[in-house]
Amino acid sequence: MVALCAMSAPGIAATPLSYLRSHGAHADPVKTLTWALLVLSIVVVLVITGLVVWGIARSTADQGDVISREGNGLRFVTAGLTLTVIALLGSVVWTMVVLARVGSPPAEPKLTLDINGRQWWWRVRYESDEPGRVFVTANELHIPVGEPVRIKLSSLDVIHSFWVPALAGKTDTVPGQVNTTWIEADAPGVYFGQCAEFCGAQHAHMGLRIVAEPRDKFEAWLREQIAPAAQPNDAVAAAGQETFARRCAACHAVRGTKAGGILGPDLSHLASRATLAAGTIPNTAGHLSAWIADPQHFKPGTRMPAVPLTGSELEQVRAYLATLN
Ligand code: HEC
Ligand SMILES: [Cu+2]
Repeated sequence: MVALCAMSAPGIAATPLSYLRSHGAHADPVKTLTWALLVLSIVVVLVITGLVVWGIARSTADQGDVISREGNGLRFVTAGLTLTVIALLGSVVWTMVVLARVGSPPAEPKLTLDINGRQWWWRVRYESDEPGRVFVTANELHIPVGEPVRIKLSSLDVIHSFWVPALAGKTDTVPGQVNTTWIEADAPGVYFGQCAEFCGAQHAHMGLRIVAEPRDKFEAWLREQIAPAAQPNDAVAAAGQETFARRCAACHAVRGTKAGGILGPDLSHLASRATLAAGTIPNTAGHLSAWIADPQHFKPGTRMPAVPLTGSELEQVRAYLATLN
């Protein structure tokens, strides 16, 4: 068992969606329980295998049947049943305790996010009592480290499932219903999430990045996100803004401009995101051009059509989007 754990350690580090590693008050108790049940199951398999092998060896040696011999068998049945009942009852009680602990956050969250699952990306709305602190973004969200964050989950189309294994187990996003969960990250870093309920062709390309950072860095990020989009500072980007308004604004919003579409992700601060299309490709100049030119190539079936643009229009739009940091 020790060897098994040692072998899986490097594997765990290399798997961002591993649920055998946790970072925070929601995921920790679940992870401990998971390991305990895993170890218990391994022990049970080993003990049973050992007993069966021992029984076979003995019965062959004795030229007789262990079970059928007077009185002997019943002791095994009683002991087996007792151990089984203890183990099962123990895991039921432990499971109930864990469920009670993760059911609600340890403190009242100061931050609430409204996350809307869509085929095949995540719309994220930061809520606040102050209207000036409410804004919408997509696929990448930042949270302050060491604080519980409330997550309200809904869906526009089909059932998706919000899953960030290192921070919290799965919660479905169901059309017409709001499910609530919470996350808390106890260490700064990037935590990966993934839609965990099959939702159509591009289900596998519905990733989520959660950046946990200290309060001051988080506040700085928040201020940048709340601000309206940057205005183009050269002729190419200005031409790109024009083209964008004509060809893309029906689906995309850029705050502070007349682009106000809601079918696609808000692009006001697109350049601040590390990836495009829900973690499908990195947000580099080359990938951005390629995505705009042919989104169906990267995500066949995605709700963004290939919009016919001339070479120079494409370059202008890309240059414009690159200014939206
Ligand atoms: C019919 C609606 C529609 C139109 C028109 C449209 N898009 Fe999109 N766009 C979407 C949707 C939906 C997504 C999300 C795709 C996904 O991740 O599956 C998207 C995603 C994107 C992304 C990635 C955003 C992110 O945060 O990952 C960029 C960039 C983008 N579109 C740029 C454009 C540009 C530039 C145009 C105009 C040339 C355009 N879009 C036209 C619907 C549209
Ligand atoms: Cu899905």
